Amino acid sequence: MQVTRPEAVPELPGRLAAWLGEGAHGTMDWMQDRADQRASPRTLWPGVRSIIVLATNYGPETDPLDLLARKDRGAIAAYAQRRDYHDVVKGRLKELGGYLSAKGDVRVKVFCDTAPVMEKPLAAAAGLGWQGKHTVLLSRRHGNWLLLGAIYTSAELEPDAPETDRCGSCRACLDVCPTNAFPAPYRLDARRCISYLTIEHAGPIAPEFRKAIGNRVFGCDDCLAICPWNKFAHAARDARMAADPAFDAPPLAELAGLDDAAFRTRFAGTPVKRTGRDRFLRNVLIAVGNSGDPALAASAERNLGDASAIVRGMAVWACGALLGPAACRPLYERHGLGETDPDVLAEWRALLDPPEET
Ligand code: B12
Ligand code: SF4
Ligand code: SF4
Repeated sequence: MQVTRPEAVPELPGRLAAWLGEGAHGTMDWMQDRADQRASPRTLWPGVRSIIVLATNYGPETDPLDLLARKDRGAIAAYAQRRDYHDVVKGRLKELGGYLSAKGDVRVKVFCDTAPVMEKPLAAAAGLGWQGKHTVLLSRRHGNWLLLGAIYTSAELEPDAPETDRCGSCRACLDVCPTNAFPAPYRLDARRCISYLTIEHAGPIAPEFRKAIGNRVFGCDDCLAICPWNKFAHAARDARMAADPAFDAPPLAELAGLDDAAFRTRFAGTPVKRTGRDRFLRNVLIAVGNSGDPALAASAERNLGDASAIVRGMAVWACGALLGPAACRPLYERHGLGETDPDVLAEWRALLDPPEET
């Protein structure tokens, strides 16, 4: 926990405007809404004098990159393999805020992803770490595994010194990215990021990203996990941030069979519930298609008649990837002839009538 001042990062409005201007936020319109308040703590709350930024360690027990080789399993990002951090971090912030406001005429506002606040640059200004070339805040003590939250307060608190950038000539995070989501160091195009595609993006996922998604069914940790500063990281010690072993490499066959009720039960209280069942199944079916395991074709086939079009569409793609077009023709006759959704029809067409090579 460290302190900064609201005006500590004068570059923020320009940098956020440039990012939004490029359209790098994709369909996250909420990033654009109240952009002036996001870029300027004083615009959000004119009463703010100091900002306390809190970082919570969620260091995983194992290297998330190891999961990627287990093609019949789903890879869930480390932060999502545990209780929703919004609840945990907010609880810690409220405790601290209560302590501050009990001290007299001090007003506080507590934020963890709930308001337009740019947590990473504020955390860097408060000296909790620095924004790496992958744009995430990392530290010498915890590596890349930190979740952030902020308290805006009317109290005049002594600010901490900012941390300096320690990336040097390293570019491991930029090179490991499976979808080339970094147009330049320190700049992320969210539209290409697997975290955005699997969590925030609502519709079908464009074909160009499907292979690269591999078995990542919720989020992506590659650019964080590859970072050499993780050698100083340690597993989360706070019991509230303990990983649930059931979320470590769940079998794809099991995930592909989740209906709405089973999805809700399984992921209640965790960040995974954010996508809802249909979007999650879409991701799982992409992983099924990438598994190279014909035994999983039955899991894809079972979803060809699903009520959700994004699920049916990705089931078509997964069947095609595992069985090939010839074996899928009878499946089309069984499931595709009555199809009316244009996106699902496009998947059938791409599978059965691929454009001629020139
Ligand atoms: C939108 C969002 C996303 C989007 C966009 C990510 C992004 N990089 O912007 C998507 C969905 C892709 C995403 C993914 C993830 N997210 Co997210 N996300 C956010 C959110 C809500 C806002 C981030 C934001 O303001 N982006 C706007 C851009 C413009 O800001 P920026 O990234 O700071 O960009 C800076 C640089 O571009 C820099 N810059 C530009 N040019 C230059 C040049 C130089 C030389 C320098 C030094 C800097 C620089 O200036 C910009 C402003 O500071 C925050 C929560 C919050 N309220 O802050 C969580 C947050 C950033 N996410 C978080 C996490 C954990 C993740 C994932 C790891 C989840 C996962 N495993 O799948 C991935 C990481 C992907 C990645 N490499 O960023 C954590 C990160 C914690 C940390 N240690 O930093 C946060 C802070 C949530 C939290 N409360 O803890 N996320
Ligand atoms: S989270 Fe994954 S897809 Fe997104 S920028 Fe990092 S490595 Fe690339
Ligand atoms: S991998 Fe290298 S460039 Fe990327 S954040 Fe870590 S130290 Fe910086």
